[in-house]
Amino acid sequence: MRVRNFTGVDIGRVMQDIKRELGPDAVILETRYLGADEEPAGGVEVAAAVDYPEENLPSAAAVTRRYGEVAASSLAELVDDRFSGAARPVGLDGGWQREIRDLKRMVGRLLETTGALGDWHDDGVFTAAFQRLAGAGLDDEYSRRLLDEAAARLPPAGRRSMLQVQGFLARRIIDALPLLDPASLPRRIVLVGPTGVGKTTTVAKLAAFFRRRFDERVGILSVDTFRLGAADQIRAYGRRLEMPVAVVDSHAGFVQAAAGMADRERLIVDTTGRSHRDEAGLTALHQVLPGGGGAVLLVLPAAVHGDDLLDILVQYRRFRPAAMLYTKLDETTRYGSLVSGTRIADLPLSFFATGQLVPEDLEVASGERVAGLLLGLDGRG
Ligand SMILES: Nc1nc2c(ncn2[C@@H]2O[C@H](COP(=O)(O)OP(=O)(O)OP(=O)(O)O)[C@@H](O)[C@H]2O)c(=O)[nH]1
Ligand SMILES: [Mg+2]
Repeated sequence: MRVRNFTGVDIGRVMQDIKRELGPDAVILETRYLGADEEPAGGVEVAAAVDYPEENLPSAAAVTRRYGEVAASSLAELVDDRFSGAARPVGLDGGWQREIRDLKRMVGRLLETTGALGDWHDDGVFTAAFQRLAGAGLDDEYSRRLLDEAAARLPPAGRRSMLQVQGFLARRIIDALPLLDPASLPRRIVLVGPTGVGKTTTVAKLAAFFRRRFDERVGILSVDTFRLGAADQIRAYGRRLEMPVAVVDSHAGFVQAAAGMADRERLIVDTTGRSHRDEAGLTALHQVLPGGGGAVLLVLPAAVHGDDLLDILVQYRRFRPAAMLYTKLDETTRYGSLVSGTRIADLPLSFFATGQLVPEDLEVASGERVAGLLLGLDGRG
């Protein structure tokens, strides 16, 4: 929205000027007679505007960035100044109303954000750190708790230093994150999770990892006879890794195939991907898998958030996972679920898959890595 004032001796000529300068889409916002008592003798001043295309409006993110450090009270004043009382323009048309509505929505979101901050909401360093964590997808409540702790524990000079605040946050994130040591995993490791999250690819990566890291003889078992091409996919990985692969479709078949791999020091098990909303599919999978003795890793993509994350965790509890395994870290910049998933499920982190390359794109999960991703300290955020 671009607003300009036009003056002239009479309204007719001013309107011609407006049309010529701003084009046919110009909107009249306010008309003011310059003489006393609204007599036209002194001439007329008209405020007119043209709408910018939508894409030129400032984004909510840009406004948040610009006003992120302004306290909620002054934001409220800002809104009042702009949209109430004498400053309210007359003759509103659709475009102007739309802009007001969009701006109000932006400011509403902004107020929510500043409301989510702690007592330090007027502190630039803390607000920037909060926004960094929120931008990385960490939930507001946990971010605020971390920053409250930093505010309480850091000395005054430390509180003013972004480096020190970030260092404190990194330490707290690392300390609070439960991790699973791969060396503590039992012989049989089963990967479960929703469709297409990278289970089969990660089975192959893990098979290579255990052979390389622990010099183990590894066998691969798959219970995925559901998805077209699944058996071929896992067998192809087996050939490439020169490891035996067995594909089974029943519990009895599983027990038999596992017995046939008795010489293997490690068994990695691939399963059919099932949507968390596919109750029948989940039940069927649960029946094929053996009850105890192994460790189940719940495989989730790093980008899963919110209600979906919650629903998946609830539905997959039946498999009694021992740890979380996050994939596709390379496909997002919002890593909050790495922390919120482990917190909600009360499960440690095991591995991270960071790309499509087998076996390269696999890491043992570490708190340093998570802190680096959340705080943007590893050059990826
Ligand atoms: N970018 C990226 N892609 C990945 C990663 N892990 C797996 N993929 C890709 O995700 C796609 C699905 O991988 P699969 O291993 O077949 O997934 P799945 O969970 O076994 O799928 P279903 O068996 O159909 O449930 C493939 O294109 C993989 O290359 C990862 O960490 N990053
Ligand atoms: Mg698969």
